[in-house]
Amino acid sequence: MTTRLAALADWVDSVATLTKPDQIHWCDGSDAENQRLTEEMLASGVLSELDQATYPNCYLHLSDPSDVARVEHLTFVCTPERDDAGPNNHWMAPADAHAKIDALFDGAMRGRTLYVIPYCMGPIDSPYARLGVEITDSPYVVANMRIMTRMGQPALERIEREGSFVKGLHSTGDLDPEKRFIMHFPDELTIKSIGSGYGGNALLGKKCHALRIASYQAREEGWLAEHMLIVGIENPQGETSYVACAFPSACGKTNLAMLIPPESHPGWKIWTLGDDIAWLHLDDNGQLRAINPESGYFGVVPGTNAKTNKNAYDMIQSDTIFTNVATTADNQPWWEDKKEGEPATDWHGKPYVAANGPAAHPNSRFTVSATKNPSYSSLAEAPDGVPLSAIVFGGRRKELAPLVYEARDWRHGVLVGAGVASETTAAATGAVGVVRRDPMAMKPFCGYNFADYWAHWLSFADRSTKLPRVFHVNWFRQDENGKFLWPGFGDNLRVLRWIIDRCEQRVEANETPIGYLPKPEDIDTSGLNIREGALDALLSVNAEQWREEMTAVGEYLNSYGDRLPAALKEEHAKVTGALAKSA
Ligand code: GTP
Ligand code: SPV
Ligand code: MN
Repeated sequence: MTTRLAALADWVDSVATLTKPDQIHWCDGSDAENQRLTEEMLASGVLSELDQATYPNCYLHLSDPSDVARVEHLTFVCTPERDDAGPNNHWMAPADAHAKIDALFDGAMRGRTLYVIPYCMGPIDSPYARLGVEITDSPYVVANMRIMTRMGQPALERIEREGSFVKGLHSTGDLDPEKRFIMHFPDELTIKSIGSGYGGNALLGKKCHALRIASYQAREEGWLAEHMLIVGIENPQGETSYVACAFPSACGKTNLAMLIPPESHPGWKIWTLGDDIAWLHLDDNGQLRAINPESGYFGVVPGTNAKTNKNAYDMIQSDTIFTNVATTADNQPWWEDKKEGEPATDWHGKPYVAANGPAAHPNSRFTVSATKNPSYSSLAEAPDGVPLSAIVFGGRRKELAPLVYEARDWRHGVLVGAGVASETTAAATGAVGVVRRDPMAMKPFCGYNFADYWAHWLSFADRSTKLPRVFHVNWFRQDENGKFLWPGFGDNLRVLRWIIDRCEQRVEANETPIGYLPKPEDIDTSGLNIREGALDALLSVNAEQWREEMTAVGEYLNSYGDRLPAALKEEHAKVTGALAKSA
């Protein structure tokens, strides 16, 4: 197999000349190809088999211990003008970046196979779908891209018809963190990544293409590429509302996207469309619609059990690649809070010793096809996507942010999104648990200057009178003993219900300086196991703390200087003014 598209053939040739692989393999995405690759990976030790009797078709990959998360400090957006990348990105001049990384690619694939992966982000027949080709020397990347994207022959055919595609070049290099770079050239529709085999650094269709490059294209073309789950909520009358939620990495998107309604909610159903990335377009009627560009889940393993997330727990019992989990004595995968079995071997492949820390890496992941999810929505394949009733921002905040509140309007909603902050997690290398600003949960993923991004978000108000309502949630408030105040997981449906009730204008709300909060009686607490007084605490606004927060938000926004949209400053002034008057 090769291609009749000269631009693609020439690019593959030039990459091969630089990287000097032993052989070139064009991926067709077939089962036979996957089987052969899996056998090769088992033979070379890239994968090992998990107990096939209990975990059929499940494999374990243990990465290099230095290569377990995204590396934001080594990730660059290389626009010709530094200011176009913005203070939110690391920047390098394109010519310097190419020179630096090409030197590392020189001969990098010696002794290896160069794989060409044509892929499609989005349903293959969707007008909103986008194409890409990843070149990699990692068979693990091929196996993951096969699950996460529509990869192979049909994608290649569409690429050949349309002629345009994002070029992603990846090599694991020698995994030396000193020689690791993830570089984006949005003007050239090009990504170059070397030195890491981990998820977001190496599966280039995901964060590199579907967020950083796509967000840049989306601004030029009038749409949005966002770090959002997409979920359908069906009520007992059979009516389904769709909601998209942006939470930072490891802050609950996968879990919310496939939640199981609590027993007190018979007749409610949840339908999953996406768990990580949403592409949003205005249709001809001014309705915002969402598609999920991915076709699989690259999900956080720890914390997944039959109680917290039964859908996820069930779907990873077969046909799953596990990365950096522990194993039991009978070779089943094991992780913290699995609530079943005991670890014998840790994620380093060494005998488990409790004193050495968690058995599974906190950012260990499963890769599994979306079609295996019991709550998979058939509309996940709809070319036009689903209409959104609400957009929900959220973060991981021990204090301050209430369980839920609603923005006054779209412009205020953009401020709420821009003001998102969250405690850092193991999804990126660096300290965990530190509050940092993460606007729209896109701090690591926006491919251009945040000031221009907020202006782009604001511009939607001029283009439609039917935009979704905007909300903010926080599942992670803690009491004075460090215990979560809200049970979360399935019980989050109670909050989604209030959000939909607001969209359908079925309930009033309490107006506060930060937005509309639920009247406590409008949150359904039937069968809810929650501490006395917890709901009141979760639904309160501490004006003193919020004044401090808005000062911090204001300082952050002002760090974007003259490019900061005036409308956002006005929204900030409105909230600050209201807080000044409040007790
Ligand atoms: P990325 O894949 O990194 O983008 O993460 P994500 O946003 O999809 O997060 P995910 O759903 O995987 O959740 C991350 C961690 O938060 C897991 O350990 C979950 O068990 C935990 N978590 C998810 N939802 C809740 C919740 O409602 N309450 C609490 N307390 N923990 C939650
Ligand atoms: C995240 O970190 O937000 C993820 C995992 O979803 S990764 O693919 O590594 O970006
Ligand atoms: Mn993510």
